[in-house]
Amino acid sequence: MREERGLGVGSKKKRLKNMKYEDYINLNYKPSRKDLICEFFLKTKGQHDLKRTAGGVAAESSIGTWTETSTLKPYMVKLGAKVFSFKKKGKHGANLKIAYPNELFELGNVPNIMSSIAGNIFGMKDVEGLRLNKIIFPKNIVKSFKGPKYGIQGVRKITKVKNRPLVGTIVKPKLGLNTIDHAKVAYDAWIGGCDVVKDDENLSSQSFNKFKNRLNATLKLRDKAEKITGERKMYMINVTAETKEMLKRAQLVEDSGNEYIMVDIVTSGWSALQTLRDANFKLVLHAHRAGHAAFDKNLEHGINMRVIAQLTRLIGLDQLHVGTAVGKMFESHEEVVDNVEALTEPLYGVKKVFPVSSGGLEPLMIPDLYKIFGKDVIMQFGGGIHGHPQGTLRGAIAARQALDATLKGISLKQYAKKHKELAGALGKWKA
Ligand code: CAP
Ligand code: MG
Repeated sequence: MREERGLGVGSKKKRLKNMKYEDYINLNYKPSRKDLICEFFLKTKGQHDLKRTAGGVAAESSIGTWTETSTLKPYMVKLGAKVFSFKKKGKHGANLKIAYPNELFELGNVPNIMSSIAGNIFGMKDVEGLRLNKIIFPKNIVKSFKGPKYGIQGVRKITKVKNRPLVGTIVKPKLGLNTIDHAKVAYDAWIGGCDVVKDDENLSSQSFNKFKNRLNATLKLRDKAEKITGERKMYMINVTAETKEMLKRAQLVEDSGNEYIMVDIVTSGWSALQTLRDANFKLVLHAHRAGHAAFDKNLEHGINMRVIAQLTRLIGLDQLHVGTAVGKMFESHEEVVDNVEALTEPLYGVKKVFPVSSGGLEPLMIPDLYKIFGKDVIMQFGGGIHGHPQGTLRGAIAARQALDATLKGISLKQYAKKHKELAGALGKWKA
């Protein structure tokens, strides 16, 4: 009988002889608080047994492989991962929950965790589709990471924006502007009302706009913009590079007295992010997720954005792009809310990450964005500010006007009667 040989019951002799994929299923298992739990969707090819493959996912990520091995020792059996929930979905699919014993993981090591739970299993022949949707981390693993240094509250303190969404822009066009023009675009956006201005994800230190020159030129105009507006203005400069170079750039930014850097988290990789966070710079870390959709766009395969958000929070970045539900990117309202939840739900005292909404946004979308996110969001408009008919400065003014109207509960159409920049945006983007 299966119950006699699987994980948990039966004589050691029998267990060791019979550790097949099926034996990693134990629907009677009650997960312990120390287990790390993963929720997967699994789909098999027609001819393959779904339950057996589910067991294979647990086996291959813990102590099993495709055949019985003579090297499996009795003391290891307790380290087997267990499929403890199996709910069929469609003809060849199922939602699974798998419990992984705590001891399978090295503390403070995201690459190690991901190599286990989201590694080889994606490539198994029997797996038609496998999607890691969510991780529930036990306390000791959560506590082995730094978590955000600043988080939502820290960012509000630094920016002095207490009670409203932050408004930001990405300097556009994303590549090609020379350093002086880049800095001028940032300046116009700040003067018009942007709190934060960021580089685009693929701007690093190209020959037409070198990192150090850009940092100096942009901060000079940032200081001027702060003087003129009396508001705090933030520059999120992109330090993305090979890890050692990235650390050098972050150091330059800290030395310059700037408060922020941004980094492309997917292309840089978990290890580089841990190194960056562990360096403990006095810098808010803004996480851009370029490339995430290669992992999360297919609903039946890959890694859910929620998981990327969870890991980003564990490691300790302070702000993360989470989608818009209304702009140019694909994520649904439900997915965006899920991402926000991962950044802000209670997590053993770990600080909340500031959600960033970006991608094809323009000022007329602000009422919808406010409904989705509330006040704890950084709204970023690239084309939606620089594409304003009267240019960047007026584009930024229009964005702030649209936010003011929304916070006052006035319709944009009504507000635009006395606010000509918003009227310009309405003229351009009204459906
Ligand atoms: C937006 C953007 C951001 C995307 C990233 C771009 O520009 O600068 O990188 O928001 O997507 O390059 O597309 P626009 P996500 O405002 O002009 O669209 O936030 O979904 O990760
Ligand atoms: Mg961009």
